[in-house]
Amino acid sequence: MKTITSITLAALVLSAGLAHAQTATADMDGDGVPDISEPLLHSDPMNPDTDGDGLNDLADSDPVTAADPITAGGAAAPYRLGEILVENNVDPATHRDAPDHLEVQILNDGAADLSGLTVFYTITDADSGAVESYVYHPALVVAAGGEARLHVDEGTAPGHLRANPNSLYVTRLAGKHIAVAVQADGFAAVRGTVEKDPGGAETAD
Ligand SMILES: [Ca+2]
Ligand SMILES: [Ca+2]
Ligand SMILES: [Ca+2]
Ligand SMILES: [Ca+2]
Repeated sequence: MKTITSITLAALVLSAGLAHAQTATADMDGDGVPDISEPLLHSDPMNPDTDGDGLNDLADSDPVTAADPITAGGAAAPYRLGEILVENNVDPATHRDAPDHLEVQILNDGAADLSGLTVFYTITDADSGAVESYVYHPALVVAAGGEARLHVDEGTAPGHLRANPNSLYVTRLAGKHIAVAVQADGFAAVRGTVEKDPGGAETAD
């Protein structure tokens, strides 16, 4: 979405350091980008590799754009995507409204447990056309004949993936188009899309 040179970043870091001598060195995730500069890069101050592409935010020329890691071919997928939600989420434990977030249901119709997942999704801002893309390798097992749900949110339990607080999803009010791909090792990917209406993420509906 955005190109920032190392020289520009160095200037950012330097100017931030001059203006905020007390806090310029604070770097919670240790990626070399000060906390106060992470929002300028649209990156996550609590994640050293915001887009999950293997390059840390300082080294990454676009820290919120990951290349598509999905490989072509593979055996016919014994799994499929069910619900893809970006609004009206429900907490499965309490059955009460949960804050809006991207949630993907994976249904495993196969006879074997499913693991070794790669998840790739892109967000396109309907107004500006800006795009961000993220890769995850969740430590999630989808039981044979069962289902699991991925949540891109603040949770830490299995199946919960770190949400970027400076992402298009969180910071822009425009509508968004979200495309999701899920691939288990050795199998073909499955894909789905969802549209998010204009408006901010609500804490509950
Ligand atoms: Ca940092
Ligand atoms: Ca970071
Ligand atoms: Ca990265
Ligand atoms: Ca990147």
